[in-house]
Amino acid sequence: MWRPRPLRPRYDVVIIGAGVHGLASAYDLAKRGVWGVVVLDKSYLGAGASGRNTAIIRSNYRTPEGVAFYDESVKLYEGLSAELGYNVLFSQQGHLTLAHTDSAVNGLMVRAEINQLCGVDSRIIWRDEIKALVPALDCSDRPRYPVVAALYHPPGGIVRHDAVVWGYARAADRLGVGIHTFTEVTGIDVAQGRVTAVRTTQGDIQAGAVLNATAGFCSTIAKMVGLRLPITTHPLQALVTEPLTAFLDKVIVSANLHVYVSQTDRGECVIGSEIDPYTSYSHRSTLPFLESTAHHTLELFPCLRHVRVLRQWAGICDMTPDYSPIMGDVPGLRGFYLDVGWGTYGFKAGPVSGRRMAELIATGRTPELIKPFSITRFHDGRLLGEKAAAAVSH
Ligand code: PYC
Repeated sequence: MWRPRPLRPRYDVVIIGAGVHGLASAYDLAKRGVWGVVVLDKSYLGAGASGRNTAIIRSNYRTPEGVAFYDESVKLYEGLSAELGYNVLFSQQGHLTLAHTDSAVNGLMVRAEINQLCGVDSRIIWRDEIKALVPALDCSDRPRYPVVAALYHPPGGIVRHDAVVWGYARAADRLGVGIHTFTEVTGIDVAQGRVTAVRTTQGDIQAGAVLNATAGFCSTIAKMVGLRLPITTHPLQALVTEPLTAFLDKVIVSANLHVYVSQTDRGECVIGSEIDPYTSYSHRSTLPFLESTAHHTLELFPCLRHVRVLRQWAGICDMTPDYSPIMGDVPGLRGFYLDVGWGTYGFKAGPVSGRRMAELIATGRTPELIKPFSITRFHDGRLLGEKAAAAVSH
């Protein structure tokens, strides 16, 4: 898939983090003709959030800036198998965010209007239509919080996350990008206001530019250049069931129960929950997560009551105060770039952030699409509140 190459003493661009963001940025830089790109990771490829997410793709966000940005990502995902020459199994089966209270319906209505104004296919549907689309869902009055309405987003769906990571790695390797796993960054040198080198467990590297694409660990890397990010790190857990006969061909998210369920091509149900309410870098999964997630899932799908759980796991999420990412350069620190603060949204943004971060690094100009996500927004008071679009982040 990608070949071992010797670690060189100098690169034009050093990318920290071999997840979808780091690899997509490397691929797009190489495609633009930037030579001397290396991707480093302290663990194996996709060991962080890229291999631990529930692989949901959508663009039904809350702010016009967020909708435009994720919409470009959905479009890139649509062409990704052809672009990379590798089947990423993108299934645009449709995505429903359920509301169980009047206030949740109001929140979804605001999103539907903004989505439509931005040209994204997304609308409110009511119980009869929900029942027709998802026959296995309990749409009766039996549950404590019966389903009232849903935000229906037909272009949303699921993808095979490992395939996305491997496809980018293979394509980047073919363009000459160096990929060095098990190479931990231990320090970053700064001289006269610009980054000059990266220290690693495999040796030091002179660097023209450094991209921090390390998701849950981004604050620890930023600290190496004296930068304190407005980010806290929280675990996010998920589980997968034994394989079942096909019964669900939509992604179902509950805005009130904070649970989401999809069924993979292999028949397993992939189920996730909200972030854990404490900060931690731990990748350990917990029994309370299993109990509450099973409880909420059965409120939606009583038909799953005898199904066994195969496995559960945790990832860690880099949460910003406004639930929007931080992308761009850093005033006063030349050559250091941020692609962080993804919270629970990172995987779905991989292709677009790779493309736009590569454009920024290659040209020195910040693309319009990512300008609103600059770190300066916290200083200027231009926050981009996406909490309402994060059924799972609170
Ligand atoms: O934003 O769709 C989402 C999501 C699902 C799981 C984590 N994030």
